[in-house]
Amino acid sequence: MSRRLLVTGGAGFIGTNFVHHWCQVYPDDRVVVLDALTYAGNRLNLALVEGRANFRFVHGDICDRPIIDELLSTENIDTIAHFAAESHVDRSILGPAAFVQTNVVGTFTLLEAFRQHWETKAKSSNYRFLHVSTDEVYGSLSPDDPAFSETTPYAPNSPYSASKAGSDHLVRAYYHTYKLPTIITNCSNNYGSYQFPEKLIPLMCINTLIGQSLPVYGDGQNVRDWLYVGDHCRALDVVINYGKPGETYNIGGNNEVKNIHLVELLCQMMDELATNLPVRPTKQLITFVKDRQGHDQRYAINANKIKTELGWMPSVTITEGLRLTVEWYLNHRDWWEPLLSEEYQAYYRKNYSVK
Ligand code: NAD
Ligand code: TDX
Repeated sequence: MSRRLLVTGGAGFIGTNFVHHWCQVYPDDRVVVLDALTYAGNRLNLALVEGRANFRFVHGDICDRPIIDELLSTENIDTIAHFAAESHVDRSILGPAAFVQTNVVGTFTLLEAFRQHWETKAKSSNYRFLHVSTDEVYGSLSPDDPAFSETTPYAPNSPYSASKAGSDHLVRAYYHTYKLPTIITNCSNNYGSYQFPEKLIPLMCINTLIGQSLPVYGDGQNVRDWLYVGDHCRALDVVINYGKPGETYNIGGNNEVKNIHLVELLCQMMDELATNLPVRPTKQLITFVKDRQGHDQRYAINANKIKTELGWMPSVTITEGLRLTVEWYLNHRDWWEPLLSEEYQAYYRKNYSVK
């Protein structure tokens, strides 16, 4: 079946990778990106697909109901892949309001518009609303706790994860109440190309390249599960095509790593792959800084359901994926240098001076 997709947040990190994936695998599908181009969105990310006849970029906000209504009907959209969000935990601590607005109100606006649109199409069973969410809604694990499964109770700890949890609940309710064919995915930490510099891995790559300190929060013992973004996009593809409406699928990389070990591994790779480093060995740039407020200790994902029901598994190991990522940041200075803007510097000073 060919699809007509609306991809919200398609100019951000995962959205960009997903659009590239979809246009390559399904060249006959219509792909419409709706993105507000906040600090995290970059239209240039989509340059590879912008010229295609069946691709369209629309600059707009998911809270703007008339724009969404117009797009759903004129483009005859049957599938929404919803990535648009405020996504950085540290920014949610400094300013939570935008997180409630985009993540909760924006998701609600999309759901209402899609419900109305779907009802005018005789509630077609081919329609899908994929809500891309996070493992952070489940809260924090102790070292010996079992990994998060789809039935782990929600216990979000940051304004970011609380706003994502709120949006997940709305999506769930729209299936149960209206039978709108929604699916939720909860995924662990992604990494790869086009990730905004504020997140751990790009921040460490870029700071080593400009000779700036590598700020590790607290004692560096916090654990994250890392998934290469290309594997995440393949999982979302499988969920859109074969996932069951009303279900949740956890997506993870089976790659639990302590932050300090990850940063040390990145330093080793940088030393090996980069020429002209301002400081070498880069490990000497590592600096322990004041911890993130309410810092979750550990995330881990049990991804058995998507493996057994839909046959998806991660394929890229952490060493392969980190190498690809380090090489991408080394080769794309022209992409990240302009992102170190005055706004970014102001955020950086504010975030790292209070730590
Ligand atoms: P990102 O911050 O890189 O990109 C977000 C995109 O959404 C940007 O292009 C931005 O311009 C756009 N956007 C923000 N507010 C908008 C609005 N009101 N209307 C329209 N567009 C808006 O985020 P990401 O890391 O690519 O994450 C994408 C989704 O995946 C998010 O929903 C996030 O919660 C989820 N997720 C991310 C990760 C991760 O590790 N990055 C892991 C699990 C889940
Ligand atoms: O400078 C830093 N130093 C540091 O020690 C930064 C930016 C992060 N960290 C730590 C905090 C976390 O334990 O590294 C870990 C990863 O941090 P982030 O990259 O900010 O990711 P995290 O907070 O784990 O959230 C991410 O994964 C889940 C994404 O940003 C979310 O969008 C996603 O939902």
